[in-house]
Amino acid sequence: MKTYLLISVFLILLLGACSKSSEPGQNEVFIQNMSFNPSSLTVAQGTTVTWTNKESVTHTVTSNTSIFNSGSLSNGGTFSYKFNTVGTFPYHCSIHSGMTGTIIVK
Ligand SMILES: [Cu+2]
Repeated sequence: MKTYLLISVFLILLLGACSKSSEPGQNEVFIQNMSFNPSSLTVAQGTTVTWTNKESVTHTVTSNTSIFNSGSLSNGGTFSYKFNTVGTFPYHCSIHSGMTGTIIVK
């Protein structure tokens, strides 16, 4: 009986840890469910933004104005870019045209 209780507590803690890591941090974008999450992110000038592909489908993070391009990102792949200029920077996935996002630098 005690063992079941311990296993239950362990599983609850494990679930808690998993749900925490499934949310992107302040300067992070997760690629999941065939979309960028968040699709619009506002950061301060000089911030490095990191994208992480959270699913098994290959994606890219490609600037609409060609200022950055991650190339193919497989599951777990990451890409970082430092935004030194104030402005609005739209990007997309070059494999899936419906996937778009924007970084706003203030
Ligand atoms: Cu894609």
